Amino acid sequence: MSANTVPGHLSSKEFIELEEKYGAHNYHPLDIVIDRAEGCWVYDVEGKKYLDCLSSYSALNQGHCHPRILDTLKQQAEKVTLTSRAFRNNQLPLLYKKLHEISGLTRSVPMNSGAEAVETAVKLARKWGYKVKGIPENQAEIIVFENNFHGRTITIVSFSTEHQYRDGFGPFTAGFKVVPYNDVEAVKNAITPNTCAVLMEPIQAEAGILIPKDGYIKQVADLCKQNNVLFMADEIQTGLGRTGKMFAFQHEGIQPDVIIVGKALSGGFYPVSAVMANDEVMGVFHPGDHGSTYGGNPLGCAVACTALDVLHEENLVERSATLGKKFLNELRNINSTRIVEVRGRGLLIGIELNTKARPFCEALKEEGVLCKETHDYVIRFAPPLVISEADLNWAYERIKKVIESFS
Ligand code: IF1
Repeated sequence: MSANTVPGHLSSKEFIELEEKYGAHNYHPLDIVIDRAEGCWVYDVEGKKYLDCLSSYSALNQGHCHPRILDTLKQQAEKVTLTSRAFRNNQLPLLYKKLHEISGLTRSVPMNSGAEAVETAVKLARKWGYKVKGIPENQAEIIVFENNFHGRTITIVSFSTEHQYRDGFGPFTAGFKVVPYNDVEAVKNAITPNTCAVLMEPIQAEAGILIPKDGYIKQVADLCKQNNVLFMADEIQTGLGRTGKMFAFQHEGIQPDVIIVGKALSGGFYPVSAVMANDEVMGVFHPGDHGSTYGGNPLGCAVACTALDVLHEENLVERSATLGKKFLNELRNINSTRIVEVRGRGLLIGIELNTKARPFCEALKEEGVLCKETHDYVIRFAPPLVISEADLNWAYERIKKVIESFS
């Protein structure tokens, strides 16, 4: 036992050893063992403080352990947590209404993880394709994009273009056509009478915060409309204020046929995801077609309702836009031969380097700033949207120092 731990409590090193010994090695985390957190700050087992600039990949837009969401969680947990969908509960209808209000779409299906919600959207699009559009049985096609990230299930990795995400996991699900991102012609050429949907991330986050050129999303959405194809936006990471709008597609003023949300829908308390669509699409789901034991549970729904209230009441969407613009400009002023590009929208920001990003993330961790590399060469910054300007400056000073030290 190391000297700076309370007897009976394990040190970070000991927790890491336990994890490495008994856990599946499907992750390579930074070696910080988090014990508690509040707002933008997390504390490790030894009490060292770090500024969270990842927000659990945008699930913590409202900040860690938001007191109001915590209060809802506690209160609901004392009343009823799970009813299953065999019975109704008095929280799900309230979440349905809020999802309608933020999306303009009439109906939604509640699920738990993001991947489940994407699977739900895929099922919805196919069924709509057969029952409404009239695609011949088993012929439905969904257009997706190179370097997409939509989750880890067999069907979802079936259309991943990342070798590792598929390697060893076949046989795969058929019915997906992969086209290059940011290329309208490619989508146009891929559409056939059997195309039921286009599934897109409005910003490809995992791929390295790839922001498509202005007008691209609108053009793809228009193509979908002209060809009776559903436009489905995966807003699991970009939605709920992250990019400075409620949804990232709003930067292009479009209305998707299907919107998928997860992550920040519960402000980091509980896995809650949802798929939203209008009556014509959602109408293809009948009792027994789809479901989930925990999907729509009262605990998750109550938490999600308050998480959405917090977004509105604390003006987190506007904060993301304003602080993001400022932070992006500051980062662009860092002078380093290592930087290829600094890009972002709202508080979803990537610094692309001409060298591996991991050592920068390790060094930033030593300075007390938590962030994560994506696709080897990009450092991703996505702090909670509740971050103060002072804390953002604090992060900026350390980021500048670390990047300059590598130059
Ligand atoms: C991990 C990445 C981010 C997502 C979009 C669906 C999902 C995700 C656009 C699935 C999930 C997470 C998964 C998480 C890391 C993280 C991630 F690096 F893997 F790609 F954020 F960029 N659509 N993204 O970003 O949602 O089932 O996980 O709830 O460790 O795999 P989920």
